[in-house]
Amino acid sequence: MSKVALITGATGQDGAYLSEFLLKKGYIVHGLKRRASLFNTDRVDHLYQDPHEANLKFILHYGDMTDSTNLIRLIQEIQPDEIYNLAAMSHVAVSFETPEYTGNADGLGTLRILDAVRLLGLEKKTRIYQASTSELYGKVQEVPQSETTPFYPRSPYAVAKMYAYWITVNYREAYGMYACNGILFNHESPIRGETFVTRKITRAASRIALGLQDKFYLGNLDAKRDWGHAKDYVRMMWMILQADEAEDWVIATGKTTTVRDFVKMAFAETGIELEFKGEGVEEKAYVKSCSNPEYQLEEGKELLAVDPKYFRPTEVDLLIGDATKANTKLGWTPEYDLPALVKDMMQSDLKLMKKDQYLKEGGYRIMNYFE
Ligand code: NDP
Ligand code: GDR
Repeated sequence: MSKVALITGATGQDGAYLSEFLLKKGYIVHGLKRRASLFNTDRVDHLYQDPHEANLKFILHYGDMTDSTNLIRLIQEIQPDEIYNLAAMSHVAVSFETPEYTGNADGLGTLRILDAVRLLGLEKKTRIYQASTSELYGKVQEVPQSETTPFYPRSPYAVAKMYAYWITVNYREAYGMYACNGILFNHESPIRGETFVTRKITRAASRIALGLQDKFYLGNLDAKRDWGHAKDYVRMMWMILQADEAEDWVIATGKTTTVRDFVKMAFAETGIELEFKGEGVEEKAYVKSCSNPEYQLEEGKELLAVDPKYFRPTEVDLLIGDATKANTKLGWTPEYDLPALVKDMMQSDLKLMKKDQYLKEGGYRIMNYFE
């Protein structure tokens, strides 16, 4: 008998990789998708099956983390062996603009899942993975950060995720449910959302190298993050739910890098060496050299400036995780290091942006609906 999984946030970065991973393991995968006015299933379109086919393995359902009745009905119908609760308003900066909605979807949404499982009497059948985050650590209390480091959240997103973390622990202790937090540090990939800093950088570096864009803007270049590859991290989500006991786990690479150095690494993939000058909001990056004859960028050209609009009201300065527990108890180690991650993202974005370049060279441009 195939195991049955429900993934909330199946259309997101992690949801897409996890769906693929579980399907390869022989699971039947049900995913939650939101109704939107445009198609929003790009990341999982390659897994799509015609609903008229027999023996469907990948099934998407409309739903929302703010709708209890929807979640209860779906969990009752699906009777999942495992739930991966990945759905969230996941952008830290945006959470300052939509704090109440973020609390509802990310905080109370988690309660809705846990309580649906309890109400339906599935406490002993259904294992639950909660997508917790290194943002819980917020203001630096300890370096590196492990399962025992105190939390100090610094955004409405992190505060909502802190509620989700503790309600997961509480339901485990109160009702004997198998519910776990994966405290995951930043993880990226070629399908990372375009407004997170790594993807914003790899897209811009690709477009600039190909002559599609002149320059771009970022916020805090000094922030340090522990960046891993989403593929390694979804594997660990599954491992967490296969463990004998329900526990909470830190998942990280143990290395930290500034946003500035990530920018340098991304441009280096195109043969462009950058020089940073100035400080704070005056800091800018210029072309120092360009070793790739394909890209015609003159020395000294300004490619990057700081725009304070990307600063956050409260920032998380330094994240670096200690995943010793996951490593020793579950045998998890990441396959990708940061250079391999940057290469993967840059190769993918260069390929993607070349399509735009061909269109531009052919005299085409992307039309809008009103032309
Ligand atoms: P994404 O932003 O790529 O995906 C989020 C998913 O949640 C999308 O499928 C989105 O749908 C869905 N979603 C958002 N709001 C709702 C809602 N109200 N109801 C139903 N679905 C909703 O995030 P990631 O894949 O990167 O992250 C997955 C989870 O892990 C998130 O909970 C995130 O907070 C957490 N996390 C992520 C880390 C990272 O570095 N990536 C690190 C630590 C934790 P739609 O596609 O329609 O927008
Ligand atoms: P983060 O990721 O906030 O760590 O949350 P993000 O990539 O948005 O920011 C990382 C750091 O880069 C700085 N930064 C910028 N960030 C963005 N988005 N855009 C910019 O222009 C920019 N310039 C500098 C930020 O200030 C920050 O310090 C991610 C999300 O996936 C969360 O859901 C997840 O919980 C955490 O990672 C772990």
